[in-house]
Amino acid sequence: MSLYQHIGKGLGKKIALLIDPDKFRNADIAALAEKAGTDFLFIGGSLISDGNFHVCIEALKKASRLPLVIFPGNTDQVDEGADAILFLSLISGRNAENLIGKHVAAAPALKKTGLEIIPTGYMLVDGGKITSAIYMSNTLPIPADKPDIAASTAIAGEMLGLKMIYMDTGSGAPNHVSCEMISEVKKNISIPLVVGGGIRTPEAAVKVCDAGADMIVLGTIAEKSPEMFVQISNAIKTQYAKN
Ligand code: 1GP
Repeated sequence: MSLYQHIGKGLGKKIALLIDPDKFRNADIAALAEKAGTDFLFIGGSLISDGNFHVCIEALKKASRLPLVIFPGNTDQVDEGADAILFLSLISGRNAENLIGKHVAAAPALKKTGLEIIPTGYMLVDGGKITSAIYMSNTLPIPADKPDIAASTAIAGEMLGLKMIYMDTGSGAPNHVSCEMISEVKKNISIPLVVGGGIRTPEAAVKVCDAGADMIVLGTIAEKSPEMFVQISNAIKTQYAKN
C-alpha cells in the first residue's frame, strides 16, 4: 500500500511530526514519536540555513521505522533516503513559481528517484502572524475569516487532480486554522485533508480533527515540549479508533 493510501485509509486520524533540519539536534524525537503512535515523519523547511538535510534524513531513518515524507520548502529538498515527497502546489497564492515553476525544475530529477510523489494542494491561511512559509513564498495567505475562499480554493485543487489538501497557518503561528474553515473545506472535497500550524494542545488537536482534518501536523510543540507532543498524540489516538 502506498503512503498516500495509508493517509486516507480507515476512520482513525493520522499524526505527522514535522522535523525542521535547522532545529534538528538528534533523532530521539523520532523514536519517541514512533512509541507515541505517530504515523509519519515530515521533514523540510521554508529555508534551511545551517541544517544538513541529508544527514537528518539518515539519522531519522536509523532511529525509527516511521515513513519519512519530504515537505519541501524548495527544489533542493529532494533526497532518496526518504520514502515520499509532498509535491506541493501553493494554490492559495498567485506566485507562478510556487504553483508550477519549481515543479518543472524539479520534475526530471524527481522522476529518477524512487520517491512516492503525493500531489498536494498547499493552502496558507492567516494564523495571526507572518510565518516563514508566508514570507518565503511571497504570497498572501487566505484570510482566517474567509472559509468560502478556502473551500473554493480546495475544490479547484481537487478538480485540477491534486490528491490531498494541506491547510497550514505556518510553523509557529499563534493560531491554527479555524474549525469553521476546516469543516467548510472538508465538506466540499473528497480527498484527504491535512491541517497544520499552531496546534499546541490536546484540546486544539481534537477540535481540529473533529472539524474534519484527516491528519494533523505538529512541529513547534514537539521542539518545545516533547512531553506535550506525546500528550497530544495520546489524546488523538485515544479519541479516534484506528482501523
Ligand atoms: C508547519 O504545519 C506545520 O508547516 C507545523 O506547524 O510548527 O506550528 O506545529 P507548527
